[in-house]
This record gives sequence, C-alpha cells and structure tokens, in this order.
Amino acid sequence: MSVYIIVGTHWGDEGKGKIVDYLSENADLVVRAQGGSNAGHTVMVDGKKYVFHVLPSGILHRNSICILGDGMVIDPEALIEEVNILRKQDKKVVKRIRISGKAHLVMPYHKILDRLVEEFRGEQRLGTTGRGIGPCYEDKVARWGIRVGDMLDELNFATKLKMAICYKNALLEKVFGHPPLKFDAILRKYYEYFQIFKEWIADTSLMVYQAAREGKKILIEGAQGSMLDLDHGTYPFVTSSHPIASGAILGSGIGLLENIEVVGICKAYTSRVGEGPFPTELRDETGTLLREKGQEFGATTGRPRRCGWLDGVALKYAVRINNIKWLALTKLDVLSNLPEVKICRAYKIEGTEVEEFPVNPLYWTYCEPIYETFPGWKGDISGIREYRNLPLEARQYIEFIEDLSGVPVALISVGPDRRDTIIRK
Ligand code: 2SA
Ligand code: GDP
Ligand code: MG
Repeated sequence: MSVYIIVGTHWGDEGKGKIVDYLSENADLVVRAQGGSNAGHTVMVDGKKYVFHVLPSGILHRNSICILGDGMVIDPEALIEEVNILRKQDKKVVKRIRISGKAHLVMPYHKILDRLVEEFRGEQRLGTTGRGIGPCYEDKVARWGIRVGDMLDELNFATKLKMAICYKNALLEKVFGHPPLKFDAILRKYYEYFQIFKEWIADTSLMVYQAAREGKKILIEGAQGSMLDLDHGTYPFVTSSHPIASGAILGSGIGLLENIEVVGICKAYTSRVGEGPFPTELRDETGTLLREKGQEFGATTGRPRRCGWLDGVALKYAVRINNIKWLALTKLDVLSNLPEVKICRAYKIEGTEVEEFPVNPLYWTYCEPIYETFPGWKGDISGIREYRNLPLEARQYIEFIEDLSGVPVALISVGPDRRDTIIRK
C-alpha cells in the first residue's frame, strides 16, 4: 500500500498527531488536506512535546516532504510562527514544506467574524476554536475567498483584497458595530508573510499524484474527526471542512487511486471539545477522572474537553463512512486502574435498540447509550510493547472493539511518546 489516509473516528483529539508521526518515519510525503490552525496535533519524542496546528505531524522526520494541501485554510501568521519554532532545531525545515496555491488564506476579518458570530449566536454557539475557520470556508464557497496562489500576482491580490475588505467592513460595521479594518495595513502584513512563504508554493496535487504513481509512501493526515464532518457529523456542531477520508482525497487533489488504505484513529474512550451532542458524555467523577488522567485539554485553545465512554455506535459509523481498513487504538493506558470500563454498543431510542448512528439530530441528544461493561485492569501498561503482555482484561476490551467495529485493531498506543506503541502482529 502506498497511500494512507489517517482519520479520527470521533470528535477529534484521538491522538492522530502521535500516530501520524509514528507511521511517517519512512514516509515520502505527509499531507494535510483540510482544516487549518484549529487543529492541535501533539507529538512527543523523548519527552519533548510538539504541537502542530498547520504543519503535518510528519515534519519531524527529516526525509519527509510536508504538504499543506488544496483543501486547507491557511493562516500565514500561525504557519510562520510554527515554522520559526521548528527552525531552531532544524535549520533546513523550510526546504521540506510545500503549500498548495489552491489553499485559501485565513484573513484577519475571518478571525474577527468567527468571534463575533459566536457571540451573536449566544446560547446556540458552536464552541469554535476562534481561528477563523468557518468564515474562511464560508468565503471559499461564496467565492469571496483569497487563495495562496492569488498572492503570486500583486495586482490580483490587491484587487481581491480591496473588494473583500469593502464587503467585510460593511458587514462588520452595519451588523456588528465593529470598526472598519484598514486595507493598507492588511496588504502590507500579508506581503511580509508572502516574502517568507512564496518559495513553498507548489502544485501539490501533482506532487501527490506523481509520488503515488511511483509507489512512494504517502500519509494524508486528517484533522478534527469524522463526527465533526460538515456533512456527516453532528451538524451544525461540526467544523466547516471534511475530516473524513473522501475529504482527504478532495483536499489533497488526488483521484480515487487503487492503492489507498484508510486508517482510523480511535481513542480508548471518547472526548469532545466545544458544544454539541455527545451521547456517552460522563458528567460525573469518572468523566473528570478521564479528563485529568488523559490530560484532555484543547491542544489549540486549552479548553477542557468533555469526556465519556467509548462510543461504539459512532465508531461503527466512522468505519462505514470512511471505509476504514484498520484501527489504531490510543490512550489505552488512561483506562488502567478503573474498576470497570464500558463501551456503548447501541443507543436506546424511544424504547428501541438502535445500532446505527441516527440521522435525526434530536436523537443525538435524547438517545440513551446501552453499555457493555468490562472488568478493568490494574497496573501501568505504558511500558508494554507486545500485545500478549497486555492484561487479559485489556485484550478483551480491544477484541470487543474489533467485533463491534468489524475491523482489526492493528496498533495500540499506551502512552504519549513515539515509543509507547504496540504493533499487533
Ligand atoms: P472550528 O474552529 O470552526 O473548526 O470549530 C467547530 C467545531 O470543531 C471543533 N474542533 C475541534 N475539536 C477537537 N479538536 C480540535 N483541535 C483542538 C485540539 C481544539 C482546541 O486539538 O484540542 O484546542 O480547543 C478542533 N478543532 C475544531 C470545535 O471544538 C467546534 O466544536
Ligand atoms: P489529535 O488532535 O488527534 O492529534 O490529538 P491531540 O494531540 O489533540 O490530543 C491527544 C493527546 O493525547 C496529546 O496530548 C497526546 O500527547 C496524548 N496521547 C496520544 N496518544 C496517547 C496515549 O496512548 N496515551 C496517553 N496517555 N496520551 C496519549
Ligand atoms: Mg487535537
């Protein structure tokens, strides 16, 4: 297999960063295909922590070219900040970064509008990351968007920016009473950024295609998770892009190649950050324990994440809509030393047991999870490297996940560090 698409099976933060870093050791290309600096992908190597928001999590491997693909929305300020941090330890890192000219630019008005619209929604807010993601994708669809490639021609960029700012200022002033933004200042700032990233612009779709044709190893790293997909997630409590495998294809500009394998990253329990339905949420001390032990705080915003038992109904759904071939199960160590652990295998809706994720959004809030309860396991499992050495109870837990989802759990993560990983033979 040469193209791997890595997707989160739930509402994000499944540990994609760790697994992408692990799998990309000998990857030729690592690609981000959607989202932007809303993502927070954590990689731990020998006790040093890196959090990537814009760059792919394969960037630490010095043989991998890292691509910011067509479907992304790129905040140049966040990108440059991230690159500058990495430059301190790898002076040549910029030589491995490529950005699609088709990716959209996150502009200052996107970030302002993200905040203002959330305030306007009040009780109905989505709990966005405030990184301007929704407003930027909104402009893309409405065709007000400004793309990275638009900056290659100064006049073209200035013309597009002028028109966009006129429109946004009218919106900001008339609807929100916000002072107008200054065209000249934004133009100047973006040209400063452009001087830094212009060398990185490339036909990334062609690069991915050619690499795939040559049988090179390509990893496409999904951001957020399947349940946050704009169409297939818990709409409207979703992000504005497509974190599922088909979004990875669209956002990296490759076709439906034959040699694609989809890998699902599933956390041993489930979390969600931001607003919206979450059937297995635990609003009790077990939920708090999972948050504390699992250090479940937003990798971008620092917000506490909501925690609950593994939602197997959502997992089955994610396997289906992504065509997941195998799972990487992460954070199993966090469940150690609990007296019992649970997996939601179905929802009870109006007295009926339902095994498929419902279409009716009312049920996402009002369904009652039906749990399978397992005995817990004791001790620290983070040093274990062989599947057979895991406690029997942990293996039973994993094997139930395989039965429920219908796909094998081929990789198990038992700690945040790169080496805390079990490959199942
Ligand atoms: P947005 O900002 O428009 O994409 O927000 C819309 C919803 O998508 C959720 N979302 C996320 N959920 C989990 N993790 C994300 N990344 C960060 C992390 C989040 C953070 O790694 O922890 O730091 O808070 C992420 N990005 C977007 C978001 O919470 C909204 O529910
Ligand atoms: P992502 O958005 O899917 O990449 O996940 P995040 O990086 O936002 O959140 C995952 C968190 O769990 C990070 O702090 C990781 O360092 C950590 N993590 C990943 N895998 C494991 C694991 O197996 N065990 C533990 N304890 N932590 C892990
Ligand atoms: Mg994250």
